[in-house]
Amino acid sequence: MSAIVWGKMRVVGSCACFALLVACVSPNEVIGTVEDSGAAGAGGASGATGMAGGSGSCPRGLSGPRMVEVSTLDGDPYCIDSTEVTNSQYARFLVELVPPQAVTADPPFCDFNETFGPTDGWPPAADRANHPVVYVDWCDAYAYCAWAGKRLCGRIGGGSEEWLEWRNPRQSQWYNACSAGGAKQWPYGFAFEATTCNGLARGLGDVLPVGDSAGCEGGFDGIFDIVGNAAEWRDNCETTNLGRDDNCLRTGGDFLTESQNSLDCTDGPWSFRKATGPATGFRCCSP
Ligand SMILES: [Ca+2]
Ligand SMILES: [Ca+2]
Repeated sequence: MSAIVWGKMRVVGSCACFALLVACVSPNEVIGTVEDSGAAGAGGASGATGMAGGSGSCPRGLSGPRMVEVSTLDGDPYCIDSTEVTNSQYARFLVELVPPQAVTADPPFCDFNETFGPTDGWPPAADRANHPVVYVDWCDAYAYCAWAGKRLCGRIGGGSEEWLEWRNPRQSQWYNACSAGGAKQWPYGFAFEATTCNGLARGLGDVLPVGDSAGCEGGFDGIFDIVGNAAEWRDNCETTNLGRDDNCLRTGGDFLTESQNSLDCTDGPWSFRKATGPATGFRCCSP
């Protein structure tokens, strides 16, 4: 079952209209394996962060990427997915929700969200099982993380980040993890490296399998592609009043990002909550 609708995809810095394919996925459309895994093959060592990494006491056995424990400046550690959520991991979510899709898992400001199916590129080719899932809107990401027993990365200690606090390491799970507690502008170090993570300078024009860029690790050891590859939705939206048209952060840059001040931890670009695109994915946090 599928339906064609028209919508807009907002690309940071410009706007363009796309035909959006809203697809419902049946179990026999699942591709690849549905085994959950961390960053396969991503064994590169990052520069010293000065802060502890590793899996620590993170929950095991949850769906989605392996989690990495990160410390905070003020108190208890939390956990973040080691990679962006992959196509195969997301496919499992869709299978377990249909039929019918449990859109009631979404909060009220996601009432517009008629399907969790990616709006394009779905089902993915078999050789893209380990690529980050893209063409998902904010509500899809939020629902996936809840289904996995995690949450879309938000405020340290619980809830959503405040809109203007996106680069506050004492508040933001995503920023704290990317920047090693605010110490680094780029997760791998203190100087920009144009091709270490999958940005425009890599010239690939596409996402790579998660963890494929072994040097793109940090701000804590074991976290991959938090900058570049697919940009990542965060639980940080300007309001909840507009629902589909709320502005929500999608940060870290993506394979189309070039600037050293955007392919980094500190920039705070946003898109509409409803927006999807070829370069926007997500990862989850816990608790
Ligand atoms: Ca959706
Ligand atoms: Ca990323």
